[in-house]
Amino acid sequence: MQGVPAVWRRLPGSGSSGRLVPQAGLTTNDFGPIGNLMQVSVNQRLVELVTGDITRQEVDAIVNAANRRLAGGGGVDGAIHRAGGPAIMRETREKYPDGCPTGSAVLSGAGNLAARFIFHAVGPVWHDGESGEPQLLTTAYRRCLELAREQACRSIAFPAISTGVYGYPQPLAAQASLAEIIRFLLSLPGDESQPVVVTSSATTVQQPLGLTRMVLFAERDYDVFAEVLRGLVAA
Ligand code: AR6
Repeated sequence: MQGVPAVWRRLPGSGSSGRLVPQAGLTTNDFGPIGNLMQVSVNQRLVELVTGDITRQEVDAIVNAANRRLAGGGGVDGAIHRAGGPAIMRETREKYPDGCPTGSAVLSGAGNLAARFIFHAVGPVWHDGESGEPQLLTTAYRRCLELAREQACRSIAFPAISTGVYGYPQPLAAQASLAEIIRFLLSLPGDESQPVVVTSSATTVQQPLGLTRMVLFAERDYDVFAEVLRGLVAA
């Protein structure tokens, strides 16, 4: 597989097929991003940046960029409800009649999507950066990661919450969201049973939160996130 970090550890006795596991600590692909895939190993777990459509992700939990009323809308929210079907909205109406506060997230089933859950996260609307936006964006991501842990999700895919209709500047959103993902993963206990194994043809995620993927819709968004992630890993 392209993009496997050279710094990862090869399992003893794995032969030439090259079973690799991410190392403890924080390491990145020596070659930088290859195409639109960047992989970083954080505490033996994998953080990935890709370009793509969040509704197409084959992961345990897909994160929605929702609003406080959980009323549906455009962007990611519209795409998820369109692709997932009406069962998702039926469930959120029934379970969360009061919606979800900004800076938090609630879960539902995923309807027709290839995931077990949708986590409906409500990011802040960007005003001036002095109205608690970074903290609210951080806690929205953190709540999703906590939900993933509670539900034993091995993989989760995030869109760039708040960076569309809600107007959060991309570089600042990338900094807040990636820093929180890394902080959260570093706080998890190290896992002897290897949360992720990469072979020449597949990535197998074996443990909760083995894979956290950021799905960027546009190439320029990917470039912004990749630059910030490289900076965080180098720091
Ligand atoms: N897959 C991945 N990313 C996408 C997709 C997609 N299918 N579609 C858009 N993006 P937004 P917000 C990117 O506006 O800023 C809704 O109306 C998009 O380019 O979806 O949190 C809700 O109901 C941008 O970078 O979410 C709320 O009212 C990022 O996803 C409000 O918008 C987030 O854009 C939430 O606004």
